[in-house]
Amino acid sequence: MVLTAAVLWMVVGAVWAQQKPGNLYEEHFPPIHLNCTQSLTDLLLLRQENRLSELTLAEEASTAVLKEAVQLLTDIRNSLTGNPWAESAVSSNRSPTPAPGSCSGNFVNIGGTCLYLATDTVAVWGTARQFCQDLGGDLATFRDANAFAETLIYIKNLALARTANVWIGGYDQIAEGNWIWISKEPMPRGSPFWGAIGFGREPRGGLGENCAILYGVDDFMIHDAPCTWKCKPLCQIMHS
Ligand SMILES: [Ca+2]
Repeated sequence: MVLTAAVLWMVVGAVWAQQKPGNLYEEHFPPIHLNCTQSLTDLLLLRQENRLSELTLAEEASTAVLKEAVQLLTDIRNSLTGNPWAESAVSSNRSPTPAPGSCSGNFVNIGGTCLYLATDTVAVWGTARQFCQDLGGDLATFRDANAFAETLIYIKNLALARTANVWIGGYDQIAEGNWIWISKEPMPRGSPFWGAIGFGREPRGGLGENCAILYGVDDFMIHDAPCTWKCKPLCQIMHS
């Protein structure tokens, strides 16, 4: 009797399972709804956004460290050579003392080069260069990192607005990506000269940005910019 009842129970169960296979399957393996795939996509996008944020923060931290390293090297060099401007580019508000009688007009002696930033003038790059040539000089260039650091001291002591930009004598108009000084000598690349805002090191403007500026928003580090921007000319007269 018991054996007969067990056999009947198994037969009824098998018939029931065949009639509703979908219910059993879906009960244990529910289908992936659209909302689930959307949530997965959102999760992946969120992870990518977090990763990009981390990379941006790391880049900014790296730039700050490099700037501090440049300043430290400049301070060491100044302490060894007795440079009269042995002071911090970051903390000092005191104007550098030019060597007496070495530069004329508005030009001041910055590390052996006569520089003049025309704070009341803005022009496109070509006009700015002509402005400097009319004064007997040309747009400024930097022979090395020390000259660049000293120029930044001069500019920061002028207390320009962060929105100000400054033309210098560098461009890649002749061959895209081949940055040269107006002397035709190659410009240095990377840190500490070129800035890095956002996702990478300048220059990143391609064919649309072929003239070099000191970019106020990036503490006057070098950036590429359209030559039609109107910026302040930084003129220099090299000592012979
Ligand atoms: Ca370019």
